[in-house]
Amino acid sequence: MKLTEVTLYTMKMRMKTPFITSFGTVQDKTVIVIKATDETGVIGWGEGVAFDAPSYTEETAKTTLHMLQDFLIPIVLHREIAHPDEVNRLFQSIRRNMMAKSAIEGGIWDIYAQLTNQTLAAAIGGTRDKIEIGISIGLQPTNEQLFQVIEKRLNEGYKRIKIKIKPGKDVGLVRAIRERFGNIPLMADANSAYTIEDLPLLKELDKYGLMMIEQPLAYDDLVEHAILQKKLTTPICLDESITSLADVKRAVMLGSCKVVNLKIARVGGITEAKNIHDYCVEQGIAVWCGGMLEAGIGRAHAVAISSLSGFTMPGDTAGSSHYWYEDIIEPEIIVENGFIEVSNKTGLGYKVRQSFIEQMADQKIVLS
Ligand code: OSB
Ligand code: MG
Repeated sequence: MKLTEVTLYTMKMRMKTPFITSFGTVQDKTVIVIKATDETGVIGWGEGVAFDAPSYTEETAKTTLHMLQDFLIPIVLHREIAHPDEVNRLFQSIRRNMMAKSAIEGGIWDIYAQLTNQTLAAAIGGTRDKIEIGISIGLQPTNEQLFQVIEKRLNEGYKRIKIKIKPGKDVGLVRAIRERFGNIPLMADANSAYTIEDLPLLKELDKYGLMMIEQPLAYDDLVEHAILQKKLTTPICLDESITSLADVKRAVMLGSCKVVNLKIARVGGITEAKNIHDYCVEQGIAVWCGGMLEAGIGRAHAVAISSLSGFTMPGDTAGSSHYWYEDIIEPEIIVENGFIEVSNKTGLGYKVRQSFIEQMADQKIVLS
């Protein structure tokens, strides 16, 4: 295939409820939509998922646009690409900027799936026809409000509850949830809010049978996560710390985690995500699919990758209506009894609402 034109759209999508974590609040999500067209007129879609501020990783929506426009798209435009796995290698001379790389790589995968007349899930190697879904609940002003949200999500059928924790809202909160809801499948995500000095406090959490604790320590600290994991019975799951297969290899070597939260965008695309999935299966590291509050295109990519056989724990890919009043794909993504059915339609598996995007866009950049 050969890309002849790439269009970048940016738009703001208002979330139904602000998403609050230890690193900040997201209310109006900047969504970057990538429309890639190949020489035969086939269109593939990708999504840039970075936030406006560099507080989760170093990328932002603006750095994504800059990297795409000035470096990444010029590398792939008008170049013969036999298979999307090549894109990862083509981008090797560009340091990091994983979410930017992933945004265009996703569109190329979508085109490849259509050209080979298969679903994106099948093109990636996925085998499941439905995937298991949990939900990530942001910090809430009061325990009572959090309980209400948990109750609602359990009733909706989500298969596990992930809560956010931060210093001052941790052990007491987990204890209160256990008292109220008993032995539900529960995990906690700290988004790097603690240091190794907090070991005694984090050790307290061992009492509450969490499925895992996600990213307790710094985003770049595999060594201290290894020290912590040796002292905890609760499995550590790494999120921010994993940006590549090489990072996972280092984490396994050091013993920094027992679980990996895999996000396509955080590791630079579908090819790298697949490789990490395969390596985790080989090494006996549990792996599941995380989320970036994606709109429909990113969400469809997450569903496709989650259909790989090694994703054995519920992912964070909640239904579109949990986040958005109106999604950019049709039909929107629906979670029923805690499952999403993997689409059997060619490519992405959903129709992208281009006219809605055109109408919502505050920027449109055409590169050809
Ligand atoms: O740490 O997994 C995270 C949302 C934004 C940034 C980071 C994270 C999250 C979530 C929610 O936990 C994932 C989602 O529902 O898309
Ligand atoms: Mg996380």
